[in-house]
Amino acid sequence: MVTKLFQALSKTRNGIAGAFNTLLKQRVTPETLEMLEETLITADLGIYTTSGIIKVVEKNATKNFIKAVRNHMFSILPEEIHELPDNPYVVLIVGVNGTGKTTTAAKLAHYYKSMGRSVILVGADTYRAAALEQLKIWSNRIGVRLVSSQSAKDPSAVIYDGIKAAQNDDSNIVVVDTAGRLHTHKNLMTELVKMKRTILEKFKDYSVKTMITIDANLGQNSLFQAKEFSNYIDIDAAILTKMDGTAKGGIVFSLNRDLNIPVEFLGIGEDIGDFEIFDQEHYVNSVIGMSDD
Ligand SMILES: Nc1nc2c(ncn2[C@@H]2O[C@H](COP(=O)(O)OP(=O)(O)OP(=O)(O)O)[C@@H](O)[C@H]2O)c(=O)[nH]1
Ligand SMILES: [Mg+2]
Repeated sequence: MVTKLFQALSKTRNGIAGAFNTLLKQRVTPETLEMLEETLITADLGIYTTSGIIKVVEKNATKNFIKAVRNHMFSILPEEIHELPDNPYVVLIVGVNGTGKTTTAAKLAHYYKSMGRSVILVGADTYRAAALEQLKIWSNRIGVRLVSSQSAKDPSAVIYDGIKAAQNDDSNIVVVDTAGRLHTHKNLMTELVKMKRTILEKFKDYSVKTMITIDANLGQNSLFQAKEFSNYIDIDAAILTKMDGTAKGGIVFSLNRDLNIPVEFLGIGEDIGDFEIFDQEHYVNSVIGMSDD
């Protein structure tokens, strides 16, 4: 079955599967290995993962090495961390400008709702009126209540109101869309810290899960950004967005290896349903061109 993720990763796969096929046809030589290495680096698997794969290919050079490569890739990926806790919690969606926070907040709220949870969206991007409009449209579309403020400047105050509303509604998941920020804006970074502190101090029964959206197209640069974020606030999970159409779909490997941030979801399009729980096997198979079995 051709799944959405398989389709979304077609550019990444074309490169990688193409390189493997060339190796199978032309044999494993220093030249073909170099070509494979280049392809894997271009697909953003990172140097460490790339050299690990090259070693597996060399070791299995006389036979069809694809299965061995697949098993190796599988073994170095992060654990699947997705779970839906029963206790109330707040999801803070953070990240650099334009990486897909607002879209992802809506996708996530929709997903939780589809799992039978009662959800509230909070518009804590208080800097731009347009940000709120965008979230309003999503909240109407998915039928999830939105808490926001036209006038409040302090996002922590909006979050406070949002959690109060969630308590009144018996909603156990609060999804917060925050403003885009760069790690170089110190004030904005400490504002994030304050948001988390406010929740933990004022709502003892809620836990906080901080998720960072990472635009897969930005490659290694986005890893650097995520690292800077984690200098201020603990990041519990990453959501890789815009995996559709990118040739850099190997970024999951470097994210795990270099930053130790597990990937929980993948964004694979602009629509509400273009969203998947990260699944190791499905991901690896989509990257190297095998079907799940
Ligand atoms: N193709 C594709 N586009 C996406 C995906 N996620 C978000 N987008 C698009 O990326 C653009 C930016 O998305 P937003 O959700 O507004 O990003 P943001 O991080 O909230 O942006 P700021 O609030 O300005 O920092 C929009 O055009 C989205 O439709 C995805 O998974 N795939
Ligand atoms: Mg936004």
